[in-house]
Amino acid sequence: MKELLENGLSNLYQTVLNGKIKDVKDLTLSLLEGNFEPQQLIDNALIPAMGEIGARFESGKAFIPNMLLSAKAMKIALEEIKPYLNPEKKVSTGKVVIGTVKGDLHDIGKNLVVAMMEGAGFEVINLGVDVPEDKFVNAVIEHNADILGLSALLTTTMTQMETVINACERAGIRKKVKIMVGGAPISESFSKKIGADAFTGNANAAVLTAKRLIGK
Ligand code: B1M
Repeated sequence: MKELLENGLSNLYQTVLNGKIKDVKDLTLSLLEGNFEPQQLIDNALIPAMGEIGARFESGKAFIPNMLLSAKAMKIALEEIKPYLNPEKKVSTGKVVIGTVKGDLHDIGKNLVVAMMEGAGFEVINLGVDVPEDKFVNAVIEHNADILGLSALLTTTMTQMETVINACERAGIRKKVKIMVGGAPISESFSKKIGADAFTGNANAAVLTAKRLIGK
């Protein structure tokens, strides 16, 4: 059984790493139906595969088309996993507006945060990628959001988070909404420096922090 488990995870890891987008949906479904824990697939196959493709890109062993295929494979897998994360939850835990900041097209980590939050009962308004500050502000007002989540993966775009926070101040909504930031280059000290309410390093912690921020 242990071997089967390890093979299943390793197959999914290889499938995402090698960007086999035709195989990934069926494989993910068969693992879920074979009683693999959804969280286990995320933590032990999908995230490590994205880490490895990033490392290969950095060392010149993989290129942007490889990263794109891996990213697409991860998205397909995540779509299959989402309904398994917490199917019973019916009551809304809180409302979250979330997006990747302007200039940044990375959305895998942010989508993982969305999936985990939805699984925990949050109502999530996902604005996608390359989101300008006024779009964040308008969405928070329109949806009366409890939490605004900002994601950035590039050192060149992380500064955009402060621009969004300043836009919230100008619009008079800063005190009404809790602001969470995350993404590979973001740190606790950066979060404090720009005046965010919280930083979290991964999707599981994001859910716990979101609950804490709104007293749930
Ligand atoms: Co990009 N890229 N990329 N890329 N890419 C990185 C980020 C990079 C580190 C790769 C490298 O050089 N090693 C590097 C950034 C360097 C830097 O800024 N210091 C980089 C670069 C340079 C670039 C381009 C500039 C490359 C080029 O064109 N020359 C370009 C920029 C495009 C743009 O955005 N304008 C680019 C493009 C791309 C692709 C489009 C090909 C693709 C993205 C596809 C997509 O997302 N749809 C891509 C990918 C896939 C990566 C890597 C390989 C993987 C990112 C990822 O998905 N990780 C990445 C290298 C790496 O990270 N090792 C890289 C898996 C994901 C689960 O983790 O996103 O960190 P992560 O999310 C985590 C946490 O950070 C946290 O929770 C998540 C789950 O645990 N989290 C939050 C994230 N958001 C959160 C929000 C929260 C809370 C937690 O609250 C709101």
